[in-house]
Amino acid sequence: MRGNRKPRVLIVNAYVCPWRSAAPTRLFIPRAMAPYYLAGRFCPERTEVRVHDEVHHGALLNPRLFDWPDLVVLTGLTMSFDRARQLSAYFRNARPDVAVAIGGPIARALPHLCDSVFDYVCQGDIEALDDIVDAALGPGHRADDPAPRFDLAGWSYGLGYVETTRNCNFSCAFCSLTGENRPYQPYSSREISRQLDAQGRMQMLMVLDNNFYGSNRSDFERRTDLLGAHWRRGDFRGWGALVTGDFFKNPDNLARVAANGCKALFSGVESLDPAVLKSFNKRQSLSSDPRTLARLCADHGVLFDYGMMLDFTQQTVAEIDGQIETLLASTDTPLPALLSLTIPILGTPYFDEAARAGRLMPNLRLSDLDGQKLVEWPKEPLERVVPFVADLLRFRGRKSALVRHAVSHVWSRKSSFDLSQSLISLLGPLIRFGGTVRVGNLRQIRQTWREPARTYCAMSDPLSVSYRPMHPLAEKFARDFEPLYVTDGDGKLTAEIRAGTADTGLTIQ
Ligand code: B12
Ligand code: SF4
Repeated sequence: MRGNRKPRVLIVNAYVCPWRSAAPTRLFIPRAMAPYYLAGRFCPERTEVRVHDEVHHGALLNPRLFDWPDLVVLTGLTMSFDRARQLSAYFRNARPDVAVAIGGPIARALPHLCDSVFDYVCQGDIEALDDIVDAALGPGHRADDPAPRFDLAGWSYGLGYVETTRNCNFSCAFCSLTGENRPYQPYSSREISRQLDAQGRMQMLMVLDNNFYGSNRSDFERRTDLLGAHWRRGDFRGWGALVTGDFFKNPDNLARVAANGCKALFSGVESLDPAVLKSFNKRQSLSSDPRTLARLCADHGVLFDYGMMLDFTQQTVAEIDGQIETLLASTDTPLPALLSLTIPILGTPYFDEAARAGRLMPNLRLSDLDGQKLVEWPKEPLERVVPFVADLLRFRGRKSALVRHAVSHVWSRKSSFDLSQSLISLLGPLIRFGGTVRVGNLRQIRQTWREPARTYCAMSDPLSVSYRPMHPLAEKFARDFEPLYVTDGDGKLTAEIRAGTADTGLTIQ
């Protein structure tokens, strides 16, 4: 089919939008960067590579793209398995000779199931793509000197991206990295500089690491000083990173990153309830009071951002409501960047425990595990919890308190922050919780309109319209549009999940 033309490669980040919108999500920071790192493994002269990120570009609904590639490389988060499978059906229906590869969290959580669906399944990091390039396209198509293809990412609000370490040195019970159990690995200074040199012009640099701090202080200092050297050279005006709670225990750490151009830090506070943190094996966050950390960071001119998880299996509505009200009443505490229900991510100790304790709801689908609906039996009756979740996740009834808080918080920090930090601090919570209008192309708008209303509870939430093929496909692809069920009607793990996850080193019963 190729003739003399260059092989065409399409890299797709499969995504299930928790808000049931097919339109692009352009305001999420950071962006998914794996597609651009993967693109860098192909020789730019001898292949034609395109990226479609379903988060940033919206749902892939353009039929003309389905018969374009010779090789499709899929990535995506664990809950996107169904979507990745649907996409593979569209590509194969359009071109029976296409090769479909998958890697990243889906392939690691469901290796056997992936083996039965995709042509190439890869559990390793981006380097592991090289063998697939050889196998699918033949020799001579790998990049000679691989570097991320940030040029394919387009304009991204002046943000650049870098990864200085992989994986994490902690083992929080709910985290997919704990399930994957791969070692924390720093990049060499040469590799980090290589990524930085591959960026176009940028204003701010976002460090993508799960934990920029890590387990080795001198290595943290090496990476901080390296970023500082690039910052002093004028490559960017500042940088931001994700750190764990232990970072803040040594005051020198904050002073060091600030002196080297750090302008924003994100830390997973996760819960204001110590008992919940202990149950998550998240002891490093026990002293992560967002108010204290925000003040500490502001003293160094650093913006503090954090994520919070709501766990209705351990907390009551009154407790969570009280915590949100306290945050809204406290001008000097920022609101969380992320408010999500605890997700029993496939392959984690938390998932295992939830399954064993019978907490998973019946007929649970993998795609339900999006953090924006109840998927575990709550401590209190559903009639009390579900309406509360529905209101809280949209800040219904709290919109004016939200605006008041955003404005007064920024005002209280005006002497610590520059204009861009103040704008991020002001707009961040309004966009996250106030709601935004997302505009896509006509197909995406139509698909969004056809989506049924969400119910915020897995037991009643209807299936997304993406499970109905958007155009007629050969009969053999019908199976690719069936949802993957995690539990059966009794709340027990399905045979498919038990078989699909076997030999991953996990302890699912
Ligand atoms: C950007 C980002 C997002 C973006 C985009 C997500 C996406 N991919 O679609 C947004 C903001 C939308 C997001 C949302 C969420 N995210 Co997020 N996110 C990230 C973040 C910060 C960076 C990802 C990234 O680009 N990394 C850099 C690239 C280069 O690395 P990578 O993606 O890890 O891929 C590496 C390997 O996996 C491998 N690889 C990946 N794909 C492939 C494919 C092939 C073929 C091969 C060979 C290799 C390969 O190569 C890469 C480099 O070695 C990571 C944390 C992190 N530091 O990685 C969390 C992370 C991916 N997110 C996570 C979570 C929990 C979530 C949320 C569930 C949070 C929530 N409670 O709401 C939601 C889920 C939303 C949804 N419906 O899917 C988890 C993983 C969850 C999972 N496995 O499903 C992570 C790891 C954070 C954490 N430590 O908990 N997230
Ligand atoms: S600290 Fe963050 S990245 Fe590390 S295991 Fe815990 S949740 Fe995952």
